[in-house]
Amino acid sequence: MPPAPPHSTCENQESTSIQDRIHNHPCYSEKAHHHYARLHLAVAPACNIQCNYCNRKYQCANESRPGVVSELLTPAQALKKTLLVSEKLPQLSVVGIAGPGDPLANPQRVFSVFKTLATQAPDLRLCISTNGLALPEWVDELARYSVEHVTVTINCIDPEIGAQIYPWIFWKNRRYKGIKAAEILLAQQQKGLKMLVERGMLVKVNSILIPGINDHHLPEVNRFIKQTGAFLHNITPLIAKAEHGTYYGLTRQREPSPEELLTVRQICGENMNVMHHCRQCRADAVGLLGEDRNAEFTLADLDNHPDIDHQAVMQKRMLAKTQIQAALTNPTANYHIPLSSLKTSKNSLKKYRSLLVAVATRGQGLINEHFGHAKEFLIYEASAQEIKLLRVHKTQLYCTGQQECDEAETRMHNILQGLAGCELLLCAKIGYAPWKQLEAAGIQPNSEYAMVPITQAIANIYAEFKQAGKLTLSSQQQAS
Ligand code: CLF
Ligand code: SF4
Repeated sequence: MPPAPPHSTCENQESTSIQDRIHNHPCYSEKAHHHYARLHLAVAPACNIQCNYCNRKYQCANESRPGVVSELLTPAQALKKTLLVSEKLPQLSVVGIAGPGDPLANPQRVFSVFKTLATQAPDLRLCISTNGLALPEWVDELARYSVEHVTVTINCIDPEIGAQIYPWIFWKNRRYKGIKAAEILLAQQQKGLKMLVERGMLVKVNSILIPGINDHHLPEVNRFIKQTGAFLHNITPLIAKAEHGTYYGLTRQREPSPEELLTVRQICGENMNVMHHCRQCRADAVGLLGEDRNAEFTLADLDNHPDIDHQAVMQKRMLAKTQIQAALTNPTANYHIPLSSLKTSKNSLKKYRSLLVAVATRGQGLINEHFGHAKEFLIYEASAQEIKLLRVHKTQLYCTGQQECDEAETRMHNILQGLAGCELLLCAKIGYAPWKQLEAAGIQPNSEYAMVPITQAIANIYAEFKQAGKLTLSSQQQAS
């Protein structure tokens, strides 16, 4: 057996039983997210609170953020969609309900879906994401349907801060505002978290980083959730665009910079598992985390499609799972195993600097995306000790296939901003014009590793750079 890869924080430290529960969940396992798909069923329209970063009225097929959907589903349509998606994407491993409102504010619809899936697609993992207000009431019902992965959004543990994030809640047939609302919500979230942990469920806590509101407070939230037994902390940046019509968007609340996000994730990551590969999905997202194929599965498609045999698609999913697992454990593929050259002493960390590398991929853990077609870049940090995914930079396509030179310039500007600090960009292919622009900005494009596993390519490059003396720190730098 090859050594455990130093690639993903979660995977390295977990026991076998936890591994079994996360190995094919694309959010709980960074490794899995290259291979396994998720499906969000948008069956939950209502919400029981208001967050200052949310406006569910705004809908746009190109918009990717929580709370947004194109079409709401009935529970019956949700089942049909699951079967149809399985037929086309047998690597589907998780079905989640994440909105567009709060799932537990729509319990009849949500549990009706879980009940059906538990019998018609028992191999699929069930997942839910909630604001936590109604959570204590429904924990046992979640356990009944073996919903083992639950996300609770906890942005603060201090009601004074909560009052700046949540203007109101609706609880036990009454509307509460201000501090009182925050006190109730936070108490419910904390109670729900504790109950989930007591029942052995794997809890992910989502926290939105809101500069000036909870940025300095999140390490405290992190200590609290770790102490309570949460499995994973997912800190994501606030999205606050005026055109979305949210309170924060309209009041021009600042979004955090990539550096601010990294800093908070780094601080919290010293204490517990922190997620780095979240894509802030829409509530109707379909596919690998980096892609959204919802447009291929519209209500019209569902209506026009003949009935699907749930046993047959389950067989397809099982086969896909076996194939993915076989590929992942094939030592010659080296999907997630950096070369042994990285396994150096702690002293090497002082001698050699790290390297930031941007990667264009469309899944399978490979460098397999054309630069012009990339909708996102994964930013990895390679050091003498490990290769880790730091963040994901989402972008507009550089190439739309049309003559829109002005727009291409703007898009390249945005890409360069998002890749700041990277020294290399690995992709399957790249045109002459963007190559020159990247080079001029100090980012070396490289398509020599097309179809090579990401970590293997980065490990090779790191070893080459190291051997060429490009990463050696001066004695002054080593001393500081
Ligand atoms: Fe969906 Fe969320 Fe389950 Fe994943 S998403 S309900 S845990 S299956 Fe994942 Fe999307 Fe980030 Fe959520 S990348 S927004 S963390
Ligand atoms: Fe929007 Fe979710 Fe907040 Fe409800 S809990 S207001 S759906 S972000």
